[in-house]
Amino acid sequence: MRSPLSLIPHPDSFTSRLRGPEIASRVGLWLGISFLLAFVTGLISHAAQDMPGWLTFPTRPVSFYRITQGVHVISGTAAVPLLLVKLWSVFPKLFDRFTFGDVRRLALQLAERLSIALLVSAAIFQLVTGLANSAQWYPWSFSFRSTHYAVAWIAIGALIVHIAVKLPGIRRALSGPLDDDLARTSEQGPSRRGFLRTTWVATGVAVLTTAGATVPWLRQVSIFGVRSGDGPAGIPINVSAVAARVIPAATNPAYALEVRNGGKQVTLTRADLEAMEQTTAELPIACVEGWSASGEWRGVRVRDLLALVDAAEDADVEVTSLQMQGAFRQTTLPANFAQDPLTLLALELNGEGLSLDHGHPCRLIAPNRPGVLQTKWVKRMEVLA
Ligand SMILES: Nc1nc2c(c(=O)[nH]1)N[C@H]1C(S)=C(S)[C@@H](COP(=O)(O)O)O[C@H]1N2
Ligand SMILES: [Mo]
Repeated sequence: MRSPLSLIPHPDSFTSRLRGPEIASRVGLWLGISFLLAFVTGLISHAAQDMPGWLTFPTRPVSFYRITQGVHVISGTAAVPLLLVKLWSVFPKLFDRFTFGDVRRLALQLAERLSIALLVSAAIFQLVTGLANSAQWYPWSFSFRSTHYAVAWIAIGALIVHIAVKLPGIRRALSGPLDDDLARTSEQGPSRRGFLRTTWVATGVAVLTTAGATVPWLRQVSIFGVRSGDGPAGIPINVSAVAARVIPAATNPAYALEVRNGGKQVTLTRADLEAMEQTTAELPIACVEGWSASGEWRGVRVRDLLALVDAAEDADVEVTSLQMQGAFRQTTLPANFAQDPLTLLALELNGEGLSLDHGHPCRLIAPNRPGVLQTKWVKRMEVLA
């Protein structure tokens, strides 16, 4: 009887010349760049949402966050085909035999396997959760943002260790020839050059067919883009008025905005807001779920409203929605955002009165701010001490 161990393939039983360091290093280089871009833009997004005390997130350029968020989603999407090819190219190494006789070598081999297992599982976890998030599909119960953020550190740490360990081999493979013409005969199938070209094309197709969610001129080819770009006034909707259960409150004729600073308070009806000086600003909504769109907003400057209650210029402001439940019903507007001349309580979008789904009677729209913090159906603004 054959031992069950003999069912495990030997690295030598994988004969494709497409597998190996030539492909692994070149695809790995671009995979590493994709992960690095996703990591850095992810940190920016995290900072924009969860500002650490020592940092003031800037309000300019107005579309900086939109661009970093777009790069995040695009680099994550590009990483999917790259990671699949990379894993395929090194797959036989999974079956390298351990050297049980030599304890030191065995320990090294185990350490390497463990670090690779950590890297591969963290990388797959990031891509799967990121893709699911941009599809608004949350088949898990943990918090997406804090988990995706924590695993990002594991992935980048394991990646750095991996590159450091493999550096000599990577340099050798990158500076060596891609196809060794001597060994090439007609029956050997596709060349490595051709295989690489196919990989780049597949990556390009993956990006082009999804990036329309953030890049307007790609919308027509983005057949796999989760968002069509449609919605009232040409801007998609994140959470509808029905889903947020705000319709009775948002259509109540007795609606009035409250602006509060300690004991001082003013209330303003929608007509009062319309009677104030109106400002127009071209500003994007950049959703952390991977879509963005720019619109022409018109409404009252938040700083004008705050001046009515003598708010200090360095005070943060808490913005609260009519919405009774949900994580996005309340946000803090840092002082530099509150005082920015482009930060509006919008009443109109793209020349139309704000639709219920976009936040009627009024919604916050500030430059360079993640979509998730652009509170809709605003009920109250309270100056924080
Ligand atoms: N009150 C409230 N405001 C909200 C949300 C919400 O769920 N409730 N969603 C936010 C998110 S995640 C985004 S991306 C934007 C989307 O705005 P839009 O639906 O007008 O495009 O609204 C933000 N404001
Ligand atoms: Mo969002």
